[in-house]
Amino acid sequence: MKPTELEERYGARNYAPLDIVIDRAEGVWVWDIDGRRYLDCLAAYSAVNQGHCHPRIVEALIRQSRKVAVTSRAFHNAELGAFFRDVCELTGFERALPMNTGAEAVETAIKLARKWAYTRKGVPSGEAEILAFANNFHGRTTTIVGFSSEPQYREGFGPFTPGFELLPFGDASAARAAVGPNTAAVLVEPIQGEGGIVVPPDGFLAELREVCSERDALLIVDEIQSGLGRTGRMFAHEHDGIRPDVMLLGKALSGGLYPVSVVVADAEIMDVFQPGDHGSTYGGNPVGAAVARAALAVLQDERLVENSARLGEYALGRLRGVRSPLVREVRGRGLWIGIELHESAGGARPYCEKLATQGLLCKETHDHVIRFAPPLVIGREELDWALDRIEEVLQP
Ligand code: IF1
Repeated sequence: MKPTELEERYGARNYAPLDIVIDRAEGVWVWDIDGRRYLDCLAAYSAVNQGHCHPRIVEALIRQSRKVAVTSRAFHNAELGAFFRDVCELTGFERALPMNTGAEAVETAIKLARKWAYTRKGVPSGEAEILAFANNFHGRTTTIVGFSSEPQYREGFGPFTPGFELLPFGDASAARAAVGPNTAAVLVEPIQGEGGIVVPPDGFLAELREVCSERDALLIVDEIQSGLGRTGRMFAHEHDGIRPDVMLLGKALSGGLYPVSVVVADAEIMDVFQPGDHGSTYGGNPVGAAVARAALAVLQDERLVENSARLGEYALGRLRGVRSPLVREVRGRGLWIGIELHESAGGARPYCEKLATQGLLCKETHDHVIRFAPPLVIGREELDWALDRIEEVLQP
């Protein structure tokens, strides 16, 4: 049986992938099982900012896997402390809590914010509230989809966890009106990814920061997709010049080689967690720690954040210069661009399918937006190659 036939026969039907079977990948390129080459402009939803199978990160994975892999946190391991140091030095926070997936980091932050609200802010037990934003995407667990505004992510999965309220994204005055004595935290993506690469008005995050500081609520910034260079800064919240109370990282934290996520905060917040409060079998294992350290080193040594800023500005300029009746708006930051089509274009997926026939992989989001997010190692020549094809496809 062919790979797709095996998937059809044995796999759950929770995805409808484009009809491409990827067999191998390197840098910005992937090859299908028939040897056709594609430029990957999705980058596994920003998990491979460093490019596919980066040799330094692969080497770290192999080297550590030959020494010791999972030890559990019942014992220390020789890699974790250095991972904590590297993450805290990079982010400027005092403490790091390692998990595996992004959703686990989000769930950890929810537990952290609630316990901080009860033990430090004095919110009555069981009454902590967390504010999030319509059109958010923070993962697929039952608690997280419980505060999603996307019907398909919620339908059939209730009952949901109470204590969450949604605000309109980008509306700081709504946040100012909503943050109250029982608010433990405000959870926000600096740019909404799945929501369609929605960039909030300048100053929105700065106003959220101000409100949370005034009302003693935690500002939790989910940088799982927007972070680690994707928007042309190491962290997307830097565009607004703020410092969150808690930050979440995942995806490119491990360069696409191994699931690693992390929650960072200062000690006065993170230390509400006492031994035994929270944990994970694989969280903080030496392989994840070694892979993540290599992934962060590559990001910095190869100056990928600067590349994202420089080529992202160029790409945005070129795409905004495209004259096409199909295009409603081109938006984004760094190498994270959404091309929103008019509804009359009939949806973004057919354009992604057409781009695939021309050797370019990207994925629609929210029906009408072509998401453009190549690995940050992309060069000017490869970028022009991609932009030429996108401009061509956008000519009716
Ligand atoms: C899928 C979307 C992107 C995320 C942010 C947390 C998580 C994600 C900002 C959870 C994960 C992934 C999930 C994956 C596809 C992809 C996705 F389309 F689902 F929404 F990127 F936009 N915060 N996003 O973007 O991290 O638990 O997945 O490690 O579920 O299909 P995770």
